[in-house]
Amino acid sequence: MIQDIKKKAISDLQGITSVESLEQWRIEYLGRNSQLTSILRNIRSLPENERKTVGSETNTLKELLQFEYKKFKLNLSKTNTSTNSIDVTLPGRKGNVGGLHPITSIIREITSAFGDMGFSVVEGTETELEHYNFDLLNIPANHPARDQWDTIWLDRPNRKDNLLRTHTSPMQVRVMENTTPPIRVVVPGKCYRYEATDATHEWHFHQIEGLAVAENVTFSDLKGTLYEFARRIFGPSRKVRFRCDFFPFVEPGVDMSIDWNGDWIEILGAGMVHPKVLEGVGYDSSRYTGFAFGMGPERIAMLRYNIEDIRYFFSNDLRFLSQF
Ligand code: FA5
Repeated sequence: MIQDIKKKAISDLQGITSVESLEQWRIEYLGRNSQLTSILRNIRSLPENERKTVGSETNTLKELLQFEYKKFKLNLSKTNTSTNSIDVTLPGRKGNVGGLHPITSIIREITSAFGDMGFSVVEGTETELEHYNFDLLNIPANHPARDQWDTIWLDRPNRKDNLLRTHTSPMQVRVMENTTPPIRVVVPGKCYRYEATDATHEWHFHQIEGLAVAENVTFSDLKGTLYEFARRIFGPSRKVRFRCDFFPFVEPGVDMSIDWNGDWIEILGAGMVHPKVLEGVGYDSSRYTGFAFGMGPERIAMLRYNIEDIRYFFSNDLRFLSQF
């Protein structure tokens, strides 16, 4: 009899297609008035020698049917079209789209402003030779200007003259070595210095070097170019300040600052390329003159977006970065 119940229950289950008929099946085979429940309820009335076998067979079947019931219910809910179908009327989920880092954007903006003034973009390497970072820029080994930049040296087998470049100025020399004037280039890239960080100093930052060399390039050309750059990036009414400054590879040298809420933030060093640097690459310094500048895009971005601390840029905090 138990085997008959089993056969019928399993065969009935196969024909079920809805949650309602599955519930009917459960009531019929596992409910309070089912045959199995009544067998178990009346087990005491059976002869003693049959009780154990009938009891165990009935319980085994009950467990099997309970298991099949759960399995079937689960499958039914998976295939049930009303719970599984795609609701095309729901609003779509927005994907996460990345954006450009603010320093990348400002570098692109600056290089494009210089592009409009006839400058092309070239790039150099972040590791540099001492000879290019210092010597060819008129900074010999015993020069005091080295102290400020004598910074992160690379430990290479058989080479003691590799360092992480401290400025983009070595690219002035590399470009001149490979080009006959006229030259007009800008060079964006990373620089590294061993220095304590504060609100306007990072130990790694970017620079954009500029170089123009030709016959009759004058200091007025330098000033005119930098004024135009400042006008394009900061607007026509932002105050700009030039002051004399010293860099061994220019003569005369200046720095340029931008007004920041009544204070000044220095954004670049510049000057006329020193005759020794021109001669060092084989140029005739009585024929060619040139100007050069090196600016810090992080400082420019601070001024542009009113950011009070340079360290925000590379702290990788999305709350900061996603504002751009
Ligand atoms: C130089 O590095 C020169 N090579 C610039 C130059 C080029 C002068 C060509 C003349 C001709 P200086 O150390 O002042 O100069 O740096 C230039 C600019 O880089 C600064 O005005 C500033 O905007 C940026 N800068 C320098 N040090 C840091 C730093 N630690 N963190 C962020 N920006 C910096």
